[in-house]
Amino acid sequence: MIKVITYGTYDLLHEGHIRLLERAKALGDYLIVGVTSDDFDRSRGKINVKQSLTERIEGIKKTGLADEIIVEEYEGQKIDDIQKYGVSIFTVGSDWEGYFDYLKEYCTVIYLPRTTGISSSELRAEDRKL
Ligand code: C2G
Repeated sequence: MIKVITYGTYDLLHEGHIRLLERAKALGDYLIVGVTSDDFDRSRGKINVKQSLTERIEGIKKTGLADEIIVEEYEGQKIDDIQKYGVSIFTVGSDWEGYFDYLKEYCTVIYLPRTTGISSSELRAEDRKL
């Protein structure tokens, strides 16, 4: 069985996230989605996330695309997860191109083209205008 893993905040889940998850799922047989904890997001400078971890997990569940959802809580967890779950493929959007090449030591790393024209930041900005 080919296990695929991908990570994200998935704030205000949108078409860009869903398209990423669909393509991640299509790379293998079993998709694990790592959702960042509120603390981990704060520690990596994402300070204006609108939805709580629970709401963001609910959003991913509703897509029906994740076979398993885990929480990403610390720097370095990706290596632990890849080993713990026997992951064959790590994938993420092309906005991260090159950044996760260090994981190639542990599994195949695939950067999928990011969907243009939509982002959580833009949706948060729209929200502020209402
Ligand atoms: N994404 C996309 N197209 C968009 C927006 C996002 O393909 N228009 C992808 C991102 O590239 C990422 C996933 O959707 O693979 C989740 O995006 P975010 O919620 O912004 O999460 P991110 O901050 O990219 O976290 O450990 C966390 C990971 O490093 C990724």
